[in-house]
Amino acid sequence: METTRRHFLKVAGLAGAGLATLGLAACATPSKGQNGDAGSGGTSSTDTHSTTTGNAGGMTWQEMDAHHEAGIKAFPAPTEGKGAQPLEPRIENGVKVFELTCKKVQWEVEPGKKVEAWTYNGTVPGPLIRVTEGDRVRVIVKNELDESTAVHWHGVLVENSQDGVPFLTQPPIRPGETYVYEWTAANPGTHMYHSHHNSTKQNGMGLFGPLIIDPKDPGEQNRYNAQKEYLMFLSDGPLGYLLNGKSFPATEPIVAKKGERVRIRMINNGFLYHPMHLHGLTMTVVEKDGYPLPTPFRCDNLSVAPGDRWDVIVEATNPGKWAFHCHVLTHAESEMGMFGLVTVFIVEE
Ligand SMILES: [Cu+2]
Repeated sequence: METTRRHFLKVAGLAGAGLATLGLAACATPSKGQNGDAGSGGTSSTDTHSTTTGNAGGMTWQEMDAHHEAGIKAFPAPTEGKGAQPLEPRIENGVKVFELTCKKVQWEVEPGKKVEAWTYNGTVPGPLIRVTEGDRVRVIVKNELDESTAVHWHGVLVENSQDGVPFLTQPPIRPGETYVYEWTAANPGTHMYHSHHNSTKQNGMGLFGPLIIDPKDPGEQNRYNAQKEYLMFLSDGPLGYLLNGKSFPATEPIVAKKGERVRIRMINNGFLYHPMHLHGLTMTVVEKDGYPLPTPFRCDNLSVAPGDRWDVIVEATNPGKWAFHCHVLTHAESEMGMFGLVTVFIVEE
């Protein structure tokens, strides 16, 4: 019935209005087909608009353009809270001691949208733990959640007892308990830590963070001659599609001057593949899971699977504002504009 009414109004519009309306209606036809909109959704007021301008996602194309523009104009949109920030250790008898508290907070994923998150130290991702190869590391984990948890040091070659898998290598950390992990940072590279208990729920809610082990040899620390370094921590699930804990336009741009080399450490702790596509520039992939590739390869679209860490070097050769986004487009753009796993690589002249 709604379809019939819309069809009638459309015909009426074509017949009774001027050239401008005719133009809009002509535009609207393919749009309507693409969106598979056959009278489902949309309110009566937008239906009226749709008679002359098409109805995609219940809005006019002008409204759609306005949403797209607003997202871009808002970028980078300020939000409360910033994840993956360096956590300073205290030194006790030569051991680097870090403290993580598992707790629930309200986390702003995009401007004005707060969701319940389960966090390490109140941020998504949790803080960055960064140590040097050979360091003795102690992490004191306090569980303020109302269920048990455990922390797995993803990619770090620890002794079995420190691996963080409840009932396999340790008892679970029950609500209110504190548990101490201690290990030596054996293998350099881009790693992470995350919950290994009720994992779908706990990882989905935000219990993950980056962990970087720098090579001990100072000559190796910047073996790729990068002037800048960025972290790109991808996640998905109940908090949405997040890049460093935020959804576009609340993500941060990557900024480089022309000629600079930027190292990007990509980590995926989501449940899905995220093929990250960089416009206008080339990624040289240098490390997988912290292991240097014998033959680095170049690409502009890198599939980052759940659990993967990829280190890439981007030489900022081409000035401009280059979209850098997941190419599963349902993770990146809708009729409301870009969202989720999107940022911009800005190359300044
Ligand atoms: Cu994706």
